[in-house]
Amino acid sequence: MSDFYNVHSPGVRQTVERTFIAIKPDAVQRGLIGQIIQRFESKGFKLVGLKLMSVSKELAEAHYGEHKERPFFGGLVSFLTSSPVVAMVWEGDGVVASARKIIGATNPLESAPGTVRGDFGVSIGRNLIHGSDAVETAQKEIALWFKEEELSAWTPELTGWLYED
Ligand code: DAT
Ligand code: MG
Repeated sequence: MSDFYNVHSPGVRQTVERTFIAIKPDAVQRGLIGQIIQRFESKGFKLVGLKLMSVSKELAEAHYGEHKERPFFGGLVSFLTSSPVVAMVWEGDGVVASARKIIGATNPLESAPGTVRGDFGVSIGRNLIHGSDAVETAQKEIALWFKEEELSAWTPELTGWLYED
């Protein structure tokens, strides 16, 4: 039983590991929203938050705050604010690390085929998608991008076909 399996009612599975995923402006402009969402959905993760939004400079700078001293920071912020993004929260056991595998390495030229970046990208500055890098980062990013009331706790009917208990 994982640390994230927290039973409040017998027989009701309540996983609480969540990650923040953003489909970046390049992927939205290239018409890849559906294909990207499908990868998380068919894997078996649960969508609990979803919105198409324009990103303010303040939000982009806060989101990428860890990179503010890097030479590419200005370009990264302009890119993220250049056109709408799809912000999402996905939930499931191990979703943070698994989503990073679905996404692939930061540089699409080094991402494995079968990953989002490996299949659709050629440039590190246009790498299509963001995913939180750790559970703690995910919690901070979810709080930065979403209000609590924008997230839906729900139990898919097929949960018993995805998890053993
Ligand atoms: P990741 O998005 O895989 O978590 P990261 O956190 O190291 O990667 O960097 C955030 C984003 O910044 C990344 O998705 C693309 C951009 N970036 C990273 N390194 C870069 C570089 N050397 N040149 C240009 N952009 C870069
Ligand atoms: Mg990162």
